[in-house]
Amino acid sequence: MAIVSRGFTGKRRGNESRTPPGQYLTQDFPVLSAGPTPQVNTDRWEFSIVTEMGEKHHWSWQEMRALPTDKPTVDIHCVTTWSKLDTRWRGVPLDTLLDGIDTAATHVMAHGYDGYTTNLPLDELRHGKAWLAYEYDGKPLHPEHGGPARLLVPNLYFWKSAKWVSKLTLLVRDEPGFWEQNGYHDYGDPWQEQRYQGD
Ligand SMILES: Nc1nc2c(c(=O)[nH]1)N[C@H]1C(S)=C(S)[C@@H](COP(=O)(O)O)O[C@H]1N2
Ligand SMILES: [Mo]
Repeated sequence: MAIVSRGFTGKRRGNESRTPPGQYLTQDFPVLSAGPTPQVNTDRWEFSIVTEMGEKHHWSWQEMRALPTDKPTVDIHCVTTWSKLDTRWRGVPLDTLLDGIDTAATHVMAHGYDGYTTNLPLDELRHGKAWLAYEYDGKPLHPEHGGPARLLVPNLYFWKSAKWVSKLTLLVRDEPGFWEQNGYHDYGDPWQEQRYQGD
């Protein structure tokens, strides 16, 4: 027979159980970039989603900022083994951006203004699990952390959260991005410890 204590189930999980295997908790916010920080001006900023049929949906900075936002507080996990709990963001849910786009895609390639690419399962961008984030801790997202706007997909290792994101291309089959071509995992679930290809 199951014994359920109301007080216990109502509590936030402890830090221990919020730390995926092989990760340690950090209080600071390390910067990890493959190259220099690109200067992305919001006057010329554009975000686009291109379907497998080549249909392009795009938003200017003003158009994106006019969309309804969420303020998610989430835990983030970097494959270099740091995790950070309760990070506070503001952004547009990917559900809103994908809404009404006709696609049979299963995967996505995210592109950054720095030329970075990373592949993700499309399902991980839906159902309230991903954002186009432009504020961190109540302030405009710092350029080093991907400002003016980055992808935020906290359920996957943080290399999937493309900084300075410019475009998502919708794919009918999975293709490896930058780190994935260099041996990192195509899915990247920190709870399954999917760090490298074959994990
Ligand atoms: N465009 C772009 N996005 C990127 C990267 C990058 O080099 N370029 N690095 C990735 C990696 S490996 C990680 S761990 C996180 C780091 O984000 P942070 O610098 O805000 O901590 O961004 C990811 N997104
Ligand atoms: Mo990373």
